[in-house]
Amino acid sequence: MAQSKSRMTPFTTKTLEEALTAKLMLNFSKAPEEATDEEMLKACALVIRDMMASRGLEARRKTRREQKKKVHYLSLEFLMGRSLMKNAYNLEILPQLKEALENLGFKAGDIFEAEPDAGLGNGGLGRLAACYLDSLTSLEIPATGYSICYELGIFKQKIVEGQQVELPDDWKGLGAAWLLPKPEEIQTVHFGGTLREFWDNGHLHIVNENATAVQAVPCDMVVAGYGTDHVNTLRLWDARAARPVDMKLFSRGEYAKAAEEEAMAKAIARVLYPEDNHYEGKSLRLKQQYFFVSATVQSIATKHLDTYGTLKNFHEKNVIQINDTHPTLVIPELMRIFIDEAGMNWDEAWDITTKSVAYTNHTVLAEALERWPQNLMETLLPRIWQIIVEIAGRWQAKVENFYHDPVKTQKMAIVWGGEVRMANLCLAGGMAVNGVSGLHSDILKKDVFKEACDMEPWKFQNVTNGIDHRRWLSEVNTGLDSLIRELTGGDDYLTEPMALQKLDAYADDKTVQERLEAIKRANKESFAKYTKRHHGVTLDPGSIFDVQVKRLHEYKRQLLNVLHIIHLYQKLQDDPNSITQPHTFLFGAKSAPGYFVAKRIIRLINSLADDIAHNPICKDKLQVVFLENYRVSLAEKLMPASEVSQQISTAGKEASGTGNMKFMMNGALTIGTLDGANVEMHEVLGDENMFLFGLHADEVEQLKREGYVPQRLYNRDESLRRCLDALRAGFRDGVSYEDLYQRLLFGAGGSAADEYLLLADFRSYCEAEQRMVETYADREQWNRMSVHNIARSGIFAADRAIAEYADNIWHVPHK
Ligand code: 26Q
Repeated sequence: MAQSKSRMTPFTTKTLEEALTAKLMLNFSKAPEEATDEEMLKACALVIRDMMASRGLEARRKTRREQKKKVHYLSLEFLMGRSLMKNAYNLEILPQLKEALENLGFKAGDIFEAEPDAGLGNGGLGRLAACYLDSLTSLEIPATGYSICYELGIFKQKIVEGQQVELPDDWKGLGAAWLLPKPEEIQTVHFGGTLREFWDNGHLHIVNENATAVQAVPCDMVVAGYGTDHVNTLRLWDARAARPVDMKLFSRGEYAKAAEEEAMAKAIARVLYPEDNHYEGKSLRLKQQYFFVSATVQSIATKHLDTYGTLKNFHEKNVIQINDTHPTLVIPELMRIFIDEAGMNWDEAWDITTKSVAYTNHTVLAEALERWPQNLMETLLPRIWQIIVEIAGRWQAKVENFYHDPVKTQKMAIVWGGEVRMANLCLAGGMAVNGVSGLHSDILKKDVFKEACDMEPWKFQNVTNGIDHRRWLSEVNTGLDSLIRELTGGDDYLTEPMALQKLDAYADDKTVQERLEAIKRANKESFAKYTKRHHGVTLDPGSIFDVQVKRLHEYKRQLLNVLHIIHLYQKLQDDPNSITQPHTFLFGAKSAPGYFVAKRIIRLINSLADDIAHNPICKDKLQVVFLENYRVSLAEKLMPASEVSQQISTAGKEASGTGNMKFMMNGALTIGTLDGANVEMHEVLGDENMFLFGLHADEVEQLKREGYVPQRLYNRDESLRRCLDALRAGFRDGVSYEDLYQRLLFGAGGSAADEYLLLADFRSYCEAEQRMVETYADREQWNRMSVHNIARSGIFAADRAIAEYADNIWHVPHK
């Protein structure tokens, strides 16, 4: 409906069959009837890649011809998931592709399932980057994403005897079908070495001698937009040695150098760091960051020079958005190129740099703030270090001049106590700083970055996160998609997500309610079928599907969910009639491999699940399931089947959350705290359409200030005490969780007792669960609420978020 007529002619079923057959022949010398699913998957990817590549050529020509400003989105993570169905969907050839596959003797579903997830990210931050690439393209903004072509993505999780075991995620075997290497655009990145300064013609020159060189090879993934012929690129940098190890070089001492370069190159793109919301000060991580930043800036600058012949208008034609502080080194790297390579003076280089870079913050957790040791910076990146020192000195002078307050000078310092503080470098060198939800941005302005905000208030903005609603609703929940099209009179909502609001008018409509319930039921049944087949788990589609899926983190409070389940379990043992509505609690979560407490919580969930599964009293009433290896492709199956969304972080800790939005769009109701984007969900839904509980962010702060003593709650509240005692006692498998009990009541290893206030929110949480279960029994009421949730989820579309970035930060036009 909402598409222009001038679009390129898409494939028909017939031409697709021919193209696939030809690709199979060319690549595998096989006819369709001889090919395996994997070979067919590869053929599909190649056919679609060719189609997108020709559009890419057109898009690039247009951008160049019209001298459009370009957006460069830098992120250490792009959690892309699978691409085949998504690309076919955006190209509007999905029905034809399915038919072609069936005609050639394949099961389309099996082909889609054969694709590995491109798991180049940990969680929210990485998935956000992937959703944003889709919207950037669909809104016809010339944009490129940049990251590292990790050989191994986020680890595969196995649960062995209740515990997480990590296995390597070797995704590139089949996943590489989407990648187009561009050897002609290789960049060289330098590490270490020594600086030599000399004067020439009145100019001071600085050269880096004896540096270790690593080549950065672009591997491009083309991304198609929806409802447009525009395409963009995700450029993933692969690392390889700059020179071959050659024994003949030995005598000249270059053999060792070459060997060193090879080792460094091999290590850099080897693996994604699996820490989420936690800073790891490993030198390899810093190498990854600079490698990808330097290659990216060089690549942008080269293309810019190619078009304009000068870098003086760089900021007019480019904007660099950095996804958290991980790519902060773009700031000194731009300075290096402007000064050392383009011959600009400091002021001019600084003026252009600070008009080109914008920074998004994704966390307020202190342990996630990047602080790199000065020594490491100095030896690994000597020229970059020099530039940072100069930036830091000038920034400090500015701060002193504004505040005349040594406490503020210290707080805002870029280099302090032997460390480089990346967030402060971003505040100094960026033109805009934004948080990712209203509450989060307020906390940045009033607390974390208060001093910088008071000095330069114009820099601070909010852009509430959004998700790719075409993927997370239309593509994965075809039943709901059909209902929406029918009720809203077409597919407008795909390009105008606010059109979902039209559904509000049907909230009281009995037939619509029943149809929505039937769709949810069908989705639950197909999810149950999937878990039966792939996880060996039997789910009861007649029970409430109550879901908490996200990274495992203490602040996200999976343990609070567990305490409540123990509470229900104990009540059930006291009174077998206390549960009338069967209830299934589903968990999915990866833990950082070195995060001991998080791993214990995973084990606890599995111990509890096992105990409940073996207790006849729980049969057809209570079930707990830990879903192994939670990832994008599993989320795509789970979201449409979910009824309750658990968003229960300690208020003030979750910057935004984006899973919360995926659930809402699929009609699940939220049990949540007023944290992150839940606050904005509450603004559109009201108290009556979600189940809020718990302390507010300011109350959390106040309680901590006044002195929080969880033991008092333990002594006062008998049912809470029983739950906690059950942790100590352990479950059927004989494992005690005394350590978790101790952490909650007394604290451990430097962390305060119950740091995340589980005990303080326990009562209120149980009451919210109770209200939820009562509401669930009233089918009409539940379905009405569910309709409202879907209808009002439009503001959480990534299209809206990207339009805000384009209007308020990047100043680029969009569709
Ligand atoms: C940093 C240095 C060294 C090693 C690892 C890291 C690192 C890696 C990943 C630090 C943080 C992350 C990821 C953070 C993240 O995912 N934050 C989430 O971002 C989402 C998108 O904005 C928000 O919705 C979530 O609330 C926020 O937790």
